Amino acid sequence: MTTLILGGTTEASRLASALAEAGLPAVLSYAGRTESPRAQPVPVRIGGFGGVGGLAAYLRHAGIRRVVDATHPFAAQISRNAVAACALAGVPLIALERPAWEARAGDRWTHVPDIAAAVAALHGPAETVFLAIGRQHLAEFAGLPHRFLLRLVDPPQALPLADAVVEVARGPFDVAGDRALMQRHGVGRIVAKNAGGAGAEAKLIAARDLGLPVILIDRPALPERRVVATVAEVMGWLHADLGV
Ligand code: 3Y8
Ligand code: NAP
Repeated sequence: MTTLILGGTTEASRLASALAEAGLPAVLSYAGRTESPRAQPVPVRIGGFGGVGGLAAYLRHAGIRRVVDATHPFAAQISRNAVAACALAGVPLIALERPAWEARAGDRWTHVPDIAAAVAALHGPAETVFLAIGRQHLAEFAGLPHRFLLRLVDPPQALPLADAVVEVARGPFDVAGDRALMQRHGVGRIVAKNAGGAGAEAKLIAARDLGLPVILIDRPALPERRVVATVAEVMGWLHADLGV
């Protein structure tokens, strides 16, 4: 009867709480990207599964009856693996995915398809850029003349950028805090992933308030699967499927 939640997002944490409150057995899985991931009200496992085969074997050995992919929209590899592994193991899968952010009046957004296009969009006179994309893709920005404000979950060892200042914070973030952060550092432009959800939207609202341009990176394409946008819809699916 156990549900596996592929986690690492605000929504995954909310789903874990809902399952704990409903008394439905669940395990939440982290990749192990951060030093001390948020504690959860359900058992947690940390680390990769070992590709599609490793995940399919885990589903069988751990007696997983349902999988909810509640990972971040940019965590494309685990989402692809989940579709393949659930098909192999015959375990139903649903994705909990927050809708992409959409521009409103006052937003100065430029949409780009990927990280490389975001780098290309930054060519121009040196300025302070809030590079709010985390740690994994920083090297691609190394050739640019800008001063980068970085927000990372854990203190970095070494950074591939010549002129960078680091803000260590895990989020979720708030508008007043993000507005003050960007004003303190004289930010001229923001680079962000179209993560959706409430946990990181604050910087976009602060950018709108400050009239700052944003380079917004589109989500990677993901394979066909059943997708819902709320915890309530996942709970409805689980209750219907588990006959509880
Ligand atoms: C390890 C789990 C919660 C979840 C918090 C959400 C909100 C903050 C938006 C900015 C953007 C960024 C980054 C971000 C967001 C929430 C949510 C979300 C963006 C944690 C977490 C893990 C990770 C991994 C980490 C990545 C990095 C990305 C920072 C926990 C806090 C920039 C993505 O150092 C590293 O290697 C960090 C790697 C993947 C992207 C990157 O490429 O560097 N998230 N983030 C998960 C695991 O091990 O499985 O530590 O508790 C989860 C959250 N990240 O419980 O409140 O969207 O739900 N995380 C992006 O969207 O651009 C921050 O600063 O404004
Ligand atoms: P990814 O590129 O899609 O996955 C790379 C590999 O990491 C996967 O093949 C898998 O290894 C392992 N993995 C990823 N998520 C996992 C999970 N929840 N549980 C167990 N193993 C996992 O993933 P990513 O973009 O590095 O993201 C890693 C984690 O950070 C995810 O939990 C995601 O939700 C969270 N996160 C990511 C972002 C982002 O911007 N990418 C933002 C916020 C949170 P194996 O092949 O060995 O199984």
